[in-house]
Amino acid sequence: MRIVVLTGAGISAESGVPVFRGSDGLWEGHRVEDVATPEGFARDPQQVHAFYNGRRAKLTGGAVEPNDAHRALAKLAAAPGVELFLVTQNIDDLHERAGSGEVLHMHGELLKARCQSCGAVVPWREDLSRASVCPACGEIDCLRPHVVWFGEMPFGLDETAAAISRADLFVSIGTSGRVYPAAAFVSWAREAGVPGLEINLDESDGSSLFTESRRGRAGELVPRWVDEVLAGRKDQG
Ligand code: BJW
Repeated sequence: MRIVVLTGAGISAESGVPVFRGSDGLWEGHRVEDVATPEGFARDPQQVHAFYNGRRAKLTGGAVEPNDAHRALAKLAAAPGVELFLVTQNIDDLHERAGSGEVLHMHGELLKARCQSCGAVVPWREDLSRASVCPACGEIDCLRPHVVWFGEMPFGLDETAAAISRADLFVSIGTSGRVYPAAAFVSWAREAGVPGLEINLDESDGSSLFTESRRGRAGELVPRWVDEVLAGRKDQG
């Protein structure tokens, strides 16, 4: 069985990583134009570094751990007869820490930095600043967070489109469906005749496009859904 899973901020919410939209969301305290666009970074790199430094420190500080939803997806990927394509909008490393081997981070990774001078992408766990030195080319004032801001091209779209077109099921977990192109994946699935399942706390912008929507916490609903899939595999074989 070929399954494509798209995850968003909601899957990491129960791990203590804030979502973007909503009353306690990251965008309540920050202007998107200032911290999540290339123009904002060009205007005030220190402000953007501070925004990501804070989030990176929280991720590496020991208080944020994968939850049952991350672990259930890792279990699904390891199951015989299941081919899982896991694409996440999240920049945290919680899928990997839960044991998922192959994860496509379409909006980049918080624990990597990218050199705007030589193009190198390097692991990065410390604070970034204008004084940070690129380990690849030795330049200063050239490193940026390895993330995808508004107006930039997300990673792996061709690969994702191909995986969706040959999938038996498309599943969206913990995303508001407000940001494209991820919000269009359910339409890509529909066009290919692939059924869609949504698991989300609230109704999303794309809820009506899914074959089935389940409302609730990812930490509870994802393990339940994975058990259903694995029980179905057992019944078949
Ligand atoms: C739970 C839960 C629990 C809570 N259990 N659930 C006009 C129309 C259409 C498109 C555009 C337009 N104008 C501009 C665009 C394009 C633009 C865009 O989409 N803008 C919209 C705002 C309209 N997109 C882009 O610019 C993208 N690039 C692009 O389009 O390139 C050109 C292109 C052309 C053609 C094809 C392909 C490409 C780039 C987008 C980059 C987004 N970057 C960010 C920041 C990344 C770095 C960082 O983390 O700081 O990505 S923005 C932010 O939003 C982040 C997220 O990945 C993304 C999505 O957020 P997500 O994950 O959905 O979180 P929330 O908070 O919105 O929702 C959480 C959900 O979880 C909620 O529904 C809760 O109910 C739920 N939840 N707790 C289950 N316990």
